[in-house]
Amino acid sequence: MANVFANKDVFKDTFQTRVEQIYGVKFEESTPHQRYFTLGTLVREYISSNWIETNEAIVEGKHKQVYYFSMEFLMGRLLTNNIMNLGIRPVIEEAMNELAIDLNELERIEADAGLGNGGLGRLAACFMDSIASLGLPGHGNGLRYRYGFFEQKIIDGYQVEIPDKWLQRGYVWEVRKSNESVEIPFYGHVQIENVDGKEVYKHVPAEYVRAVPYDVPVVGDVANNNKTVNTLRLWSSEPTENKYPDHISAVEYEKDVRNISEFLYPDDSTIEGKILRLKQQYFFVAAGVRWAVRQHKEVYGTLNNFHEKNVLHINDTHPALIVPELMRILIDEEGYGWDQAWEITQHSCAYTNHTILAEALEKWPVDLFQPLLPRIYMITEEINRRYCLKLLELYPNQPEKVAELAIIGYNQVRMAHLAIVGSFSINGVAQLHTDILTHIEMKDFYQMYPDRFNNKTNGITHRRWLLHCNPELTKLLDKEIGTGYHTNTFELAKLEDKLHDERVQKEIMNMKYARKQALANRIEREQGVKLDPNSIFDIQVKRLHAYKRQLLNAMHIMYLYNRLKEDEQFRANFHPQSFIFGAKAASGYYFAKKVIKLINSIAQKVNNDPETSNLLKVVFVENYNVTYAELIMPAADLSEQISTASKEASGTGNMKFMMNGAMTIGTLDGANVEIHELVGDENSFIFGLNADEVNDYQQNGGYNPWNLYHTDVRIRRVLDQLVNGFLTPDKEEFRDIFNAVTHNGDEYFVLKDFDAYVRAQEAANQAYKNRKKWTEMSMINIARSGKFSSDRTIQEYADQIWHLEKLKF
Ligand code: 26V
Repeated sequence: MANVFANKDVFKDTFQTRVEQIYGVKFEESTPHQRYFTLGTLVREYISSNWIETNEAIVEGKHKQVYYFSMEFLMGRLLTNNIMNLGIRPVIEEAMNELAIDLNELERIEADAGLGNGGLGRLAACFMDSIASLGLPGHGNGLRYRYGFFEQKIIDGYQVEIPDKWLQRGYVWEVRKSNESVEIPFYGHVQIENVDGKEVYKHVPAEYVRAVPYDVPVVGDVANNNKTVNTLRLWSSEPTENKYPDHISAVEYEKDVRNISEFLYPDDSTIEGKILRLKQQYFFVAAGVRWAVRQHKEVYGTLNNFHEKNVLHINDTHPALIVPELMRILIDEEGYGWDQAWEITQHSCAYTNHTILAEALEKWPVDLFQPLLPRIYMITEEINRRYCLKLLELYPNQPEKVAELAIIGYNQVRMAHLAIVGSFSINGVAQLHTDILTHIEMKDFYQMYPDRFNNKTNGITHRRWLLHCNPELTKLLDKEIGTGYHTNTFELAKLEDKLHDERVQKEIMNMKYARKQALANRIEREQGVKLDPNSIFDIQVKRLHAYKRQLLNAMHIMYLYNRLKEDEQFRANFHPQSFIFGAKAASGYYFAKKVIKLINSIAQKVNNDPETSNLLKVVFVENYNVTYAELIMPAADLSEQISTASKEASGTGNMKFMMNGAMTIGTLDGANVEIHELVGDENSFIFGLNADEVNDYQQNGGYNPWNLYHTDVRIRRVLDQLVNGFLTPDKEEFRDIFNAVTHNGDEYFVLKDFDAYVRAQEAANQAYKNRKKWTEMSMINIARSGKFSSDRTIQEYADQIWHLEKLKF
């Protein structure tokens, strides 16, 4: 096929013709959406030859590959990303200019693929980009949810959830591959038959659900002649082509089936959703493992070497059923004995842990698991039995210890234990997190399998989170340090040579001002709040969770407001500050939703007070998502990373902010620790309890928030204002927040860290007044952020866990 992007004239002609061919309208009369879709189609077609070649190269080179299994892929938009990685933006831009079409406007038409809750899903998306851009063979495997993470509306200060119909107008990047559909069995029971003296397991009468794959191309950066296009395969549930189950009506069955790939679950889903969530997990795992197995057999004709040519990566515990599923295929379908099957399985699987929060570690009641997945349960039981025999040798007289470490215990299947036992590699996502896993949370497992544990500090793709989202900074860097950092972010360090160059400093200031103005424009347009780009943009964007402590930020703003109104001198010294929040709260997460209402109530009060409105602004941006984040990250002066130490496994927003020149105000938690190591106390604002101190209080007690309530007048004042009608006429509105940090013990040490946070905030506010100095600090952050490219992270996974080699073609 001729290259339609060879030059602007060819492209322009093809584009116009295709719009008319696809939609049967004259080009001049076509809608922006039709133009967007046609452009997307042309780009996808252009990708396809490299897509085919990538798959051929993998087969011909007998390459080892990774399948990254994840319940979430928070991809955001792909058009911009794809045309950037393909290097065809200039041609398209030129042609569009001649056609008087605004390319940016077309790009804005694309719906975000919001198939994730937050950091975990976005990490998977960044990893996809880096794997392809490094020319490595690796594919994503997930679910094609009909509705992504909900759309958020703020009504009267409260969050209202609206279904996210991202597929409604079609999704230009996906290719339905019905011929590669597979049938996934649920329910029924296991029948053991004796065939030629051998026990054979049959799952009867199973209820089948058809898994239909939709493939999305993952385009690597073409720099260095890389042509890699990997696959993100998302499975959709459809009715079986076999017999429908007898005991329910066809209508009922079809509804149940559709439900499997209907909704993305919020991470704290309630009990009712449990069966469905387990169904989702087995559904995409079973389909994905079949995909990997089939591909492998086509090339090698045997599964003997499956583990030498494939890694099945378990992203958090959600896909842990990979372990028993691969065992099932090897034993039931391929006739392997247990030991060899286990050898292959255990050497194929690798697991990443993303949280230490106990409530987030999945456990399935046996009564739910067994009927739904009878054969998988049987195999899990056998894995557990054999593993418990080993435990008994290690802990001969400690049955409680064995019960505690077992995969199945107290009538529950513990997915983390299953993943640990079934994997050759187990990693945390930042050094501190890995240390906590090996020394505290998973200490006993670490003792058993020390060689399996390792750390892989998270990263973000600098292609999206710098080159694409911050054109001003990219241009400046290209000019000052060359473009080498596009492919090796450690070259950002060169910026440090220009630290004291006043011309460069000025340009950095201008860049920041422009990005702040761009964000301010959107906020004013959509929410009517006008922000001054000369004020400090202090930003906290991330999921709403108690441990992330948006509440600490909110309480500090209340304190600031009180102080500014009363303390003339403080007021005179204060540099205006704009506090920007963005967050979605899980729909059933009562406390998180209250915090949203609180922030909006504070905004209402503060923004409308003429005494403070020039000094203090508060905005809660509506519907924070990947695309919004692309506007927000470059606009920050201060990056709020204030989780209770030890609770945030890594954080990745912290890295995006840093790479765009924001200073971190944060606790020594997750990857903040590594940011702090790189930039030092002089170029960050670190405060509060550290992980050991938090751990110590949790183990031994000794913290009583009431003491602070009674001794710190600032704290008492703010807390009283939560319940005395200061913010809302209804005094009970925030009673539960008041109670959480007082009567209920302040689990996340909000009051305990309050004073330290106030001081860190003061230091930041004063530091900002020396703009030259601040700009140097900002430049140091940019210059030292190279480590946080996900290219670095993925290279480590590829070298140390997956053992992948770069494709050559
Ligand atoms: C799940 C749940 C479920 C129950 C209620 C509380 C709760 C809290 C957190 C979670 C998160 C589960 C996994 C997750 O999303 N982890 C995030 O992974 C990111 C990528 O590694 C990392 O940067 C974040 O620190 C981590 O929270």
